[in-house]
Amino acid sequence: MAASCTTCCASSPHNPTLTEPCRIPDALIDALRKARHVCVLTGAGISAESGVPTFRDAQTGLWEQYNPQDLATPEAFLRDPELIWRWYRWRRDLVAAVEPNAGHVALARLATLVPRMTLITQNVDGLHQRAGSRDVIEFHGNIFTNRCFVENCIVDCDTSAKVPSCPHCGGHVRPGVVWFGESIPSQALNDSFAAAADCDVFLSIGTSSQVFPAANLAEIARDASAVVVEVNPEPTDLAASIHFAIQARAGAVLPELVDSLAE
Ligand code: BV8
Repeated sequence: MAASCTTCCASSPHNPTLTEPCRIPDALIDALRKARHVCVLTGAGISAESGVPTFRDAQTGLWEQYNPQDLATPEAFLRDPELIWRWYRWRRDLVAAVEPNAGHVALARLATLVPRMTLITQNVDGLHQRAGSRDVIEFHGNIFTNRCFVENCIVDCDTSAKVPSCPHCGGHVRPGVVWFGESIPSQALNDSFAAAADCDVFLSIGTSSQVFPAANLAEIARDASAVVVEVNPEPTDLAASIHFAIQARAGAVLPELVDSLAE
């Protein structure tokens, strides 16, 4: 969707907030062309256009009465493992039925156009991998893996029971995601912080930047003098302190950005 760009903050050239429809600023394309290392962080917003509800969206049906942040905790699982498994099965079925969108595909292509790209996702849906991205850092795990709640190891098990059991110890099995109050896997944490501190351009895409420590990554990049870009129809608190806040959908902006870079 080629169109002229509406710069809402012409008076503050250091932070041109751009709204959809939007042509990518030449300065941003120039920074990407010169970048040795591009780091990308995605959140639920990049999967929204595939039909996966974000954590901010009201959930549908049975789940409307619940706040995801109350369900995605070890306490909730210990309190009612059957309920938590019903929630995750509902989400697994929903994700399995959708496809990656143009935003996911554009990021897979971006990796072929720059010398080095680190893709970090907060999402657990695996859509980046299905779009062709490789070496994705799954900061919060993957909804399709299963982990023993007792031994804390990934298990291959029969998940037909209401609450699956670990084939080794018989304990409860849980989805292999990182819940609120749980630590990020150390490899994912270390690799992500290192990439944010090393990159020349940091793209924050489809995240409310409200969940930590993922939300620290853009600030680390900014403080390490990277060019920081946010793509989100709703500017976040980060928007005021970065180089480009593009107020638009990932599925509209990212193909435009990659096409401009490839020209
Ligand atoms: C940790 C997996 C150390 C599960 C997720 C008290 C006790 C313990 C910890 C804390 C505490 N207080 C604060 C914390 C830290 C806590 C935290 O950050 N809480 C928040 C609520 C303040 N973090 C943690 O607990 C983390 N661990 O800190 O470990 C520790 C350990 C023990 C004790 C203390 C500290 C672990 C957090 C991981 C939680 N797990 N997911 C599952 O999915 O079931 S997080 C989950 O929510 C998602 O993965 C995602 O990361 C997050 C939601 O964030 P977003 O992705 O940004 O999505 P959101 O819906 O918020 O926003 C979407 C955005 O997209 C919007 O801005 C929207 O405008 C935009 N958008 C919409 N459409 C589009 C779009 N953008 C572009 N294009 C579009 N088309």
